[in-house]
Amino acid sequence: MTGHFSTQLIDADGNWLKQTDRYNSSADIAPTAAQMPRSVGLALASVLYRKNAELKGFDSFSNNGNEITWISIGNASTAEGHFWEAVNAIGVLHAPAIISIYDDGYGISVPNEFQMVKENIYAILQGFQRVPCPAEQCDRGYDIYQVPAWDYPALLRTYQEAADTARKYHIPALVHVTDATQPQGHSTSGSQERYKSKERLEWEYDLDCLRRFRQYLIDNNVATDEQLSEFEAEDKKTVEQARKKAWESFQGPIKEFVKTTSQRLSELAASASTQKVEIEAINNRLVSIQDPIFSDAASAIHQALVLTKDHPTESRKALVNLSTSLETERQAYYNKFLFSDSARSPLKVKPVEAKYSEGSPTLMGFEVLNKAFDEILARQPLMVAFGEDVGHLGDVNQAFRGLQEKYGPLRVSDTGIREATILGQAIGLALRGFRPIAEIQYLDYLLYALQTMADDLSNLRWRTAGRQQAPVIIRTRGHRLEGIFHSGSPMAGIINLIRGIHVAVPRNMTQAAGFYNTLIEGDDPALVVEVLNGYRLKERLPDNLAEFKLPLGVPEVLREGKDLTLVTYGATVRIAQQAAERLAQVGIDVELIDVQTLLPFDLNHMIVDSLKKTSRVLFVDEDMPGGTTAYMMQEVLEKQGGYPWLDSAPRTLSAANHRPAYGTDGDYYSKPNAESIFNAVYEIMRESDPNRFPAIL
Ligand SMILES: Cc1ncc(C[n+]2csc(CCOP(=O)(O)OP(=O)(O)O)c2C)c(N)n1
Ligand SMILES: [Mg+2]
Repeated sequence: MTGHFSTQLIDADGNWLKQTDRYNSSADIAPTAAQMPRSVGLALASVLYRKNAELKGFDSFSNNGNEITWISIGNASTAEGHFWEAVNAIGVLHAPAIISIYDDGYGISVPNEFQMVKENIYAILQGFQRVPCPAEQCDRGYDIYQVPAWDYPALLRTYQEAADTARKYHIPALVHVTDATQPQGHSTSGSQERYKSKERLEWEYDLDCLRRFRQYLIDNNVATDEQLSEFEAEDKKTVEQARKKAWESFQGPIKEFVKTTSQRLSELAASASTQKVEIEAINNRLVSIQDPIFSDAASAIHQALVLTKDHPTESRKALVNLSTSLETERQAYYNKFLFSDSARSPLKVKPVEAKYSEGSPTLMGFEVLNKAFDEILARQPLMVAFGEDVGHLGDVNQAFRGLQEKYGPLRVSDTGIREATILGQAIGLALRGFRPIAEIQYLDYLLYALQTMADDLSNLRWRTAGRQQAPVIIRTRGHRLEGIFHSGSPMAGIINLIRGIHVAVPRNMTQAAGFYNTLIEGDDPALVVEVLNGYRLKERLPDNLAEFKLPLGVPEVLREGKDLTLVTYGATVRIAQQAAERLAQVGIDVELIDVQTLLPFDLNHMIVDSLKKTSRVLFVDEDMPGGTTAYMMQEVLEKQGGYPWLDSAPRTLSAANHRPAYGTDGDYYSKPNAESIFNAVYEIMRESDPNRFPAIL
């Protein structure tokens, strides 16, 4: 974990720092090969900055696309799918990346024979080798090198050549660094003596590249043995001093707080005659901790407060205050940076309502989106859109129709079928200033990209304490369709894994356009799930489509009612509307609320306000039972304090516990429909007034 490096890319106000006058390192993560997807975008950015003449002014991000992306990966991690997907994508994109594979023959204890065919990554990468040709005319493919880790001059030569070619011609390179050794075990409990032979360990000692490099310096008269020993001693001292300084600055505020806590505990002990001895013991235990942390103090305070709960005194009150302020301060410290709090946070984008006039035309849903994307591409030169079939075809549902022709293939482009690296392409581009809209063709296939969303994108700002950001917009479509695939709505799986990404679930394409307009102004990542069966439904085009912006976290009351609050989103909104009309005919007045965004969820607690009026609630969606309906229920009952306002048990109605079954009937019996929503509402009402609402079945 101590090897997770990164450099600062944005300042405290969220402004990009200049990237061309320094080396930049995108924040590392622990899953092996998970760095690969984002490197696709980091490398591709150089291609776009070089080839798109309109971007010449963005010189704080690029100097004519001369930047190379350096990627490193261990030998065993090349067995991961992400590695192969990224290597292929980088090759296809002709992107200047240099991929180093450090080969120590093992992945922790598992040797290469269990990692890759032929036990040799160099041998199996040969198919990626470019056809010999002058670099200027070269078609896609890599330069592939092999070099031992202990041979310093050979490493210099190899990397210089690879870098020159990559920088000048945007030809990527794969460098297989052999004979790497493992100076330490993987962890304190995984010492390599347990799985390596004596001969192997001797071989590693002999070929240790640090020892070899030292000898190289001596042999080439760069420094003498004595000088190097002196340098090493000095270095040790410097590092030890830095360690001490860092530790002291970390411990300073904690020790200060422990001191205050100890004083308060002494005061409490003095004021509490019966618990004096026990409180003093708590205090003594706290102050005797050699390297305390804040939670040691929190725990001591808690014990003392429990002991004295029946004896309120002034000194106890002081301790309560100390406890509250510590908790608030620590929670704020650890929760900070999940989202942007800059002036450009999408939550601060000023909403603009859609305006309609008599002349507002009625279009198909996809045409509304098509116009919205056209407007965004026209006003935002760093916006790029890509995905499977997005370029030439204009996406499978036509929202990008004609836009590649209009804006060129550098801005609207096709990708291979490679969801993880489509997402990674977006992250890398966003890290270098672009505003990507990455399309994942169907919600079901977002799962291929979910690891990258969960482990990399969603926590990027948080794990760098606000020093890096990637405002990626992920566009996908899903929910209702008929059949086992292209029809799922696994929203809970998604929203529970990507805290740190906003999630919008617009009910139609106009609402979707409103969210895209907001998100492209913001600096946070977001996912927008469009309703798959809505592209060919008619919608009225707002007169102010380009300006229209929807706020995140603000539900919309689509139908006012006094008997029951029906909370839903996305594709079930239309079905809920039908059910509400039918319920009105039997005297049940439903208040229908479209939550619009799942993350954030109803920031102003509109839903609990509705409950105060109706005192009954039903949550509906197409996710699994206990999925997003349960999430919404927890938000409303627990966070918003909805429970005391209820006169009936709260209920959820979701899809069945399996994938949607085939055909119209399969869909009907797998997901909520107008009848099942009607029945769920009717049952709640019947329970409260059986005479007025006699059984239907
Ligand atoms: C996805 C994932 N699986 C497992 C691990 C646990 N793990 C950490 S390092 C490692 C071995 C990596 O070997 P290699 O890629 O050869 O790199 P090396 O440490 O040998 O340089 C494993 C399995 C992980 N971090 N991520
Ligand atoms: Mg290894």
